[in-house]
This record gives sequence, C-alpha cells and structure tokens, in this order.
Amino acid sequence: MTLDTDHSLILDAPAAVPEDTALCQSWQEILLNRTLIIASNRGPVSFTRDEAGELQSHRSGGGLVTALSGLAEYADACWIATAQTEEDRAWREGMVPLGESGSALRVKFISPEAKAYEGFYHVIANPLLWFLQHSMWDIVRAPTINRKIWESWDNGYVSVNRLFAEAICEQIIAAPQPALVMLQDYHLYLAPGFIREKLRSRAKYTLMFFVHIPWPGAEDWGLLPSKMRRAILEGLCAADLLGFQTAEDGMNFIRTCESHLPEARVNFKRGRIWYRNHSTHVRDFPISIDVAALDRLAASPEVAEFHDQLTERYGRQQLILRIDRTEPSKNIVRGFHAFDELLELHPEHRGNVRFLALLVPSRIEVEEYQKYLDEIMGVIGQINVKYGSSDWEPVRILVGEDYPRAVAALQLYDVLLVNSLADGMNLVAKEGPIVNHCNGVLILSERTGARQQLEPGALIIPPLDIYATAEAMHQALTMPLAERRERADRLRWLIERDDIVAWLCQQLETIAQLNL
Ligand code: GDG
Repeated sequence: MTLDTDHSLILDAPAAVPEDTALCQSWQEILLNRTLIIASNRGPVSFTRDEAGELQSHRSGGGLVTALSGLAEYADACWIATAQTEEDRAWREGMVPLGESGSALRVKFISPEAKAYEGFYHVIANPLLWFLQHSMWDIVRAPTINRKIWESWDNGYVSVNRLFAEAICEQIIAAPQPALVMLQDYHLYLAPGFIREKLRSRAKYTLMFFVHIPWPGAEDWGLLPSKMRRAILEGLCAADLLGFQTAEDGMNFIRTCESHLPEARVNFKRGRIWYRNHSTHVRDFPISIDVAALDRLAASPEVAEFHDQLTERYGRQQLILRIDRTEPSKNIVRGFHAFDELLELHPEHRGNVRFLALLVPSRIEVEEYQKYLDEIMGVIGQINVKYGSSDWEPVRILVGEDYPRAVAALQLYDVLLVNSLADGMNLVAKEGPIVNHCNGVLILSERTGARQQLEPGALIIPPLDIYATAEAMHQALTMPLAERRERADRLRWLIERDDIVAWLCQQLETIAQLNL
C-alpha cells in the first residue's frame, strides 16, 4: 500500500504468492469447495490513469495482501473494499492480476457517499473506536458523544457497514459453492450481523472475522453508549469464527460479551459464545510478516544502497532505532524522554550512541495527530540542544514514507525500540530480527500483541515507565555479545516459525477442525 492513513499495513513488499503455501496442505482442500470473499476497508489494489487516460491498477503492499491474494490461486476469490479515489470509483469491479503466478482476483469497490464515508472513517472508526481500543481516551475531556457522533454512527458507520453487507450478500448468493467470508478489522464490526440478518438460511456460508487491533477490557467498552456497544457485540457474535491477535484479546472479548450482552452464554475454556441461536468460536491467530518476501527485499540493490548510506552516516556509533507511523499509540514522545533519561543516568553513552527515528506521517489531517507530531519535534529539539555538540547529534529523525530505507535501517540497529501504549501486534518488532545484521536487541512494550510470542528473546518494558525504558536501553547497549546473539537467534527462530503463511493456515485449519 502507498502511505496508508488507515491503521492497516503499509508495508510495500514485492508482489508474491507465499512460497510455502503448499506446506499447509489443508489450504487447498478447504478452498477447493469454497468461494472466497474477503472484505476490508482498503483494497488490495488502487487505480490511477495513465497518459492515455486508461485506468492502471497498482497492487497494494503488505503481508496481508500478499497472503490473502495468494489464496486466489486455490479458490474463486473476490475482495470487496471501499473506493478511495475517483479512479477506483470509475473502475468499480473486475478481475485484477495479483501475484507472480499470474493468478487473478475479482476486486469490487463499494462507493459510499462522501459524507457517509467521512462519518464512518473519520469520526467513528478513527478516532472513536481506534482510541477506545488503544485505551487512549482521557475521559475527563474526551470523547464527548454529541449529535455529530450519533449522526456519523447512524448515517456513516451503520450505513457503510450495510453497504458492505449488501455487496457481500450478493457475492454469497451468486457463489457457485458455499462461501468463506473473511472480514478484516474494526471498520466492519456490524457487517456480520447484517449479513446473517439478510440471508438467514438462504445460502451456505461461513463468516470469519479478524480483529487487527487490541480488544480492551469490558470496563473500557462500558464507556461507549450501550446502543453502539451492543450493535458491535451483536455484529461480531454473528461471525462463526472470530480471530484476535492474542489470547488476552480473545478473553477480553468474551468478558465484554458476558458483561454487556446479558442474553449471551459464554464459555471461556472452549472459547465459545452462544447468542440468538448462533455460536461463535473465539481464537487467537497472531498475525506475522511475509518472511520470504522481506528476505528478498532486504537482498535488493535498493536496500543495499540505503544500507551503505546509513552505515556511512551512523556506522561509527551504536544505534537505537524506532520505526512507526506518527501515531500517539506508538508512544514516540515517551521513547525520547526515556533516551533523555538514559543520557542523564548513564553519561558514558553521550557521544557514543545515536537515536534514529523513521516516522511515517499518519492521519496528519487530524488536529490531534498534527499536535503529536509537533510534540515529537519539540522533545527531539530539547534533547539535541541539551546534549548535542558540533560533532554529535543525539537524535536524528527522518519523516516520510520509504520502506526500502526502513528495511536498510533495520539491518543496522543495535537496539530496536518498540514501546507502544497498545498495539494489536506490531510488525516492526517481527521485521527487525529477520533482517538485522548486528545481533540487535529488541526492547518491546508489554502492551504489544508481539509480546505473546517474542517475550523469550526481547527486553520487555512497561510503556509508561521511562525509567525502566532507559534502563532497558542501557542494558541492551552494554549487553555481552554472546547474550545478544542468543536473543537475536531466538527471535529469528520464533518469527520464522510463525510467519504470515502460518497465520492464514491456522485460520483455515481451525475452520476445517470446527467443521464450519
Ligand atoms: C496495524 C496494527 C498490527 C515502516 N515504514 C514504512 C513502512 N513501514 C511498515 C513497517 C510495518 C508496517 O509499516 C507497520 O505495521 P505495524 O504492525 O507496526 O503497525 P500499524 O500500521 O499500526 O498496523 C498493528 C498490524 O495492523 C497488522 O495486523 O500489527 O498492531 O496497529 O510493516 O515496516 N511501510 C511503508 N513505508 C515506510 O516508510 N510503505
């Protein structure tokens, strides 16, 4: 994907079908007798016009697109998403080649009215749900649920979810085989309920829903007006299989239903919820990266060129690196305060370590995000003035979107800092250890989904604690080589074992095992 102001994947990996697809034998068996329908806010392609005025498709990047479009080789597949541009709207629907094997996927864009999309995306999904699910509300001041929010709910979020549901139902009804519907993320919480309401038993289909962002506790959901909360829970309880990034997210979901959907019966042990004569299985499927595609990109001349430039600039000192969207949930400002604390507490690092931050601008049209970027700039300025000298700049920030440059920087870090306040998974934490050449140490927030798998190799920190973060930086910078190597090897092993292909296999195998 090009710069995605949505939360979703913004990785620009080369187009490829996952190489080890064949390893997951049941993929093909499951898909052989199914028509696959994928739905997400952003689609796997976007369109522009060439000089002759013809529409040209551009494949979006990211492991998610790679993995899901790889399925098109084995199934008749359709991907439904919202049109993002005039060109998308003009194109509307058709087959698009995706993947090196030449397989094609039907892509269908829905085109909500601009006002409905504004309410759906810019008022409800982001910021309301995003902030709620990342526990970022300062409830003394925000949010205030006013008439504008209710209008955006009724005429935006609800109506765009209905549009999705209608488009999905059309595909289910037209499908020559039972449909497997894979819905993605917090934009589409209501769609499963609308689909079931519309189709009842008119067609055979399985609804699978994957939530990419954290699912907080029942108390947090208690802050949302009950009408919205109930609609969301009812929508999700219409899915057959509901996937979360971590076991804790799944448990939180069941607890939320227990607290806020009194008619639901829940079973924590079996990961199951019964609501209105329907049962939903709740599981965790930690998302990962496309290791093969990342390895290919890391070995490309483009990355090598950036690698040389960055080595020349930063090679002489130890390097602390962070790579994020400019997003408050990534906790970037506290990361710099922790660096300040490190230089204060351990002055031996002054002049010997540099902090490089690659920041991808995100949602800059939102005032809160603009302010956050200003805050980031402010704290960096303070640190550079406080400690910098004519031959040492403690912090360097590069703002912009350049994935090959990000991969080159990941090859070079001594310490990778991921200190998110909350993060569904955090893919940078998984990419770093795969491409890094320096036995770099991963400092990882305990509130990332990645912690569930990467804890054995990382230094885990509480994200609000800048003292603990500074001490973890010190520990990482002074760690004996043997321990660094051992941790780096462990992380690589953990990530390679469960890559994006495993993520998809686990979901399809669960569908097969549960006979859904
Ligand atoms: C959401 C959830 C969950 C970095 N610089 C550039 C660039 N990147 C890549 C990174 C990484 C991706 O963007 C960011 O992924 P994250 O997982 O770190 O974060 P979110 O964007 O917040 O993703 C998250 C994820 O969904 C998947 O479920 O893990 O918790 O919040 O791959 O390397 N990509 C491009 N240019 C850059 O300059 N194109």
